[in-house]
Amino acid sequence: MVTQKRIKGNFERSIIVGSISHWLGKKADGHTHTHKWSAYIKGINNEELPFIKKVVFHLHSSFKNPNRAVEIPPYEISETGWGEFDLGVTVYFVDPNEKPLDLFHLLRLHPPDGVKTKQPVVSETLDVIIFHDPTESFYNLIKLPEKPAEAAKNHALKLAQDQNLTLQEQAEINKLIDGRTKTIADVQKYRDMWKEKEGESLQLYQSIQQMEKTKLIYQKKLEKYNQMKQQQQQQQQQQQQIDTNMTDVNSNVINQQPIPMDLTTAATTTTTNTNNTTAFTTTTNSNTVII
Ligand code: SLL
Repeated sequence: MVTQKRIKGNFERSIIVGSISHWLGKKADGHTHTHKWSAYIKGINNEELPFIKKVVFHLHSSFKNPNRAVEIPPYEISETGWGEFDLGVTVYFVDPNEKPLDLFHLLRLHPPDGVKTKQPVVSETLDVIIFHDPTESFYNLIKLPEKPAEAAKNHALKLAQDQNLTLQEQAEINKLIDGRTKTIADVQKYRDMWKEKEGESLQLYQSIQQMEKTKLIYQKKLEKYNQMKQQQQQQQQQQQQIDTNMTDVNSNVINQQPIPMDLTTAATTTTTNTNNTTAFTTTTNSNTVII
């Protein structure tokens, strides 16, 4: 089996899952077809999505053939109905190794305030798909620049035409979709900015950690230096102690010498001079003088 080369890393592509619905009013066919709606998957900037193989829309079970597969873009379906429901959407990727993605989208027919309106109701959500270590050929499909495709640009207009809307209604829909898409694009922009800042703070955190490590090393070095200094001081003290003892021994030696009774004053002077070894010589000299 030939294993394809994989590109290491996580790669993101954003898609929009959305729906647009229009109240049919007098044009309604009974009570079960009060609204005409379309549901779709599209690129964030209306760009093509070459990494998608097919999209299956899972409608409410009250619809005939509720599972609708769309294999050619634009990935959309249009229907008429009477109620809102959670639309399931499964996105299949060109690379069969990539697990199909299951999404849910609330198919809105009414505006959030519930008031009946002739205005189309648009509902869109952004989904960020993360591909982990994709194969090289699949990576080539997901890395494509997200540039708007002319055909997809007119998507909204096409949807509106399909629904037999007036020019004014079509313009209204375009305005709505444009606004919606712009908001979603903004969300994406802020997400990217946030990610960038997150990267910066990670770098900062890492350099702080590095600095902490260096600080620890210096602290240890300082501790070692202080220990050595202390040892040196102790050695010096010990040496001084030895020297003092030596001097004491020397002066004792001197003091043990027989001192003539009449020269006691001279002997006292001698003892005062015996501070170190050099003084010892002096002492000897003094002794000589004494003797
Ligand atoms: C519920 N939210 O949970 C509703 C379900 C189903 C809407 C809404 C069928 C149209 C047709 C249709 O619009 N179903 O019969 O073709 O009860």
